[in-house]
Amino acid sequence: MMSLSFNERVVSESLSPLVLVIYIQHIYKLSLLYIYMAGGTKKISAASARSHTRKSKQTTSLNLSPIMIVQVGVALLAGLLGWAYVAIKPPPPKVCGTPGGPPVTSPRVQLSDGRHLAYKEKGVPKEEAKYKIIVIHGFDSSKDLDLAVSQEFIEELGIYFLLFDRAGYGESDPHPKRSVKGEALDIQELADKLDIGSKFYLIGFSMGAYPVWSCLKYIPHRLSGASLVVPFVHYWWPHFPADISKKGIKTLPARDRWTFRVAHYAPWLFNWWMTQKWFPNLSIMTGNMAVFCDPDLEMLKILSSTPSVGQEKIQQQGVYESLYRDILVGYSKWDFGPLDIANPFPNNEGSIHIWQGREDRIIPSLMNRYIAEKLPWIRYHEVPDAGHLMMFNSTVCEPILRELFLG
Ligand SMILES: *[C@@H]1O[C@H](CO)[C@@H](O)[C@H](O)[C@H]1NC(C)=O
Ligand SMILES: CC(=O)N[C@H]1CO[C@H](CO)[C@@H](O)[C@@H]1O
Repeated sequence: MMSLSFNERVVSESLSPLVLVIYIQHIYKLSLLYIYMAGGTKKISAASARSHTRKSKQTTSLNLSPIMIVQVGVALLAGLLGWAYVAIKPPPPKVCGTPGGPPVTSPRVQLSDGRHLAYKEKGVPKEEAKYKIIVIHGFDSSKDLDLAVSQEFIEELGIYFLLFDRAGYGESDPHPKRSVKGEALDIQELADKLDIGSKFYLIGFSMGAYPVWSCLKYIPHRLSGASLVVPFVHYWWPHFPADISKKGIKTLPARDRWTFRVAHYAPWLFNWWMTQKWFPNLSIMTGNMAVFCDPDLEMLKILSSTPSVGQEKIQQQGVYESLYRDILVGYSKWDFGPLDIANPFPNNEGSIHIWQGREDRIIPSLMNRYIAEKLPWIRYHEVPDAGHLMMFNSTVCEPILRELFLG
């Protein structure tokens, strides 16, 4: 995280756009002058070539070339830097509720740092609920995600769902200082602002699993239990064996491997990486169907035939502050790894679950299996014939909740 904010500060503060434009204009004028002078010199040397010897012509051009080459080189370099600056610099977000930004249509809470988080309540009213659970959406998703649970099931168990847009998504304010730890603090503040009690359950889908790890690390005393469903894995987690991570990342298509490497090692370059047209980048954003197993393809068919609510709002404040920053935070340098986390329920007052689709090609199962082996207090469930999209299947999703609350 340190490197991310540091790099961004260097790019955005040391090269303010105005200074850069003036600088480029200056260099451009200088280079025009040199090109003009060079043209003039050629004319002179051509003229002198007619009346003088060959030797004198060579001398004239040799006298000017080295300086000229250096100066034009500097001009080109400045031009290149200018181009790189524009390519690297993320565009500013269109913040909800500001002039020119999208409207605020959902209820929101204001956090202590002034940011807003948009939320959505579902299920039975919180005053009557037996189980209160905060739902953490994944990559390119939002509080409007469709929970694959029936109304009967919700009423039978008495579940209150609190869904929210993670920072930068949907109608929640962008958070340029977003971090792994910040995700847990956002969740805690949201819970307190809505008064859902001193303890609550958590369920995180896919990319929404890293906020769950963060809560397990920073606010374990607030949890009644948690489920990590088709959970995100990090290939550079601290205290995680490098050979397992290496095996894990090798299962991904090369374009995804490189995307995560850029996010981890060169976050300042990520905006360029995700917008350039030379190298293929993230599979799920560029329609590479190879990352979907057969059960996922089947689920995609079903999902595409049913209209999904709120889809258009997910990236409305800008793809950088929503999607790209999510990847940057997820693959940033963490202060801890999952193997460092202590059992939050030493007396069995609650349970932590990992649910992995055996056919999942987006999340390598071998890494989640390894975590579960090392942390015996995690209950690991591998669902056969299921892929990454199994969370949209009610036959799978209802048992996941039942296990969390009653198991
Ligand atoms: C949902 O899950 C069940 C149980 O794993 C499976 O039999 C069924 O095919 C799945 N449905 C879809 C559409 O994937
Ligand atoms: C070469 C390539 O596939 N580049 C893609 C990188 O990702 C962005 C955003 O999804 C696409 O617009 C580019 O085409």
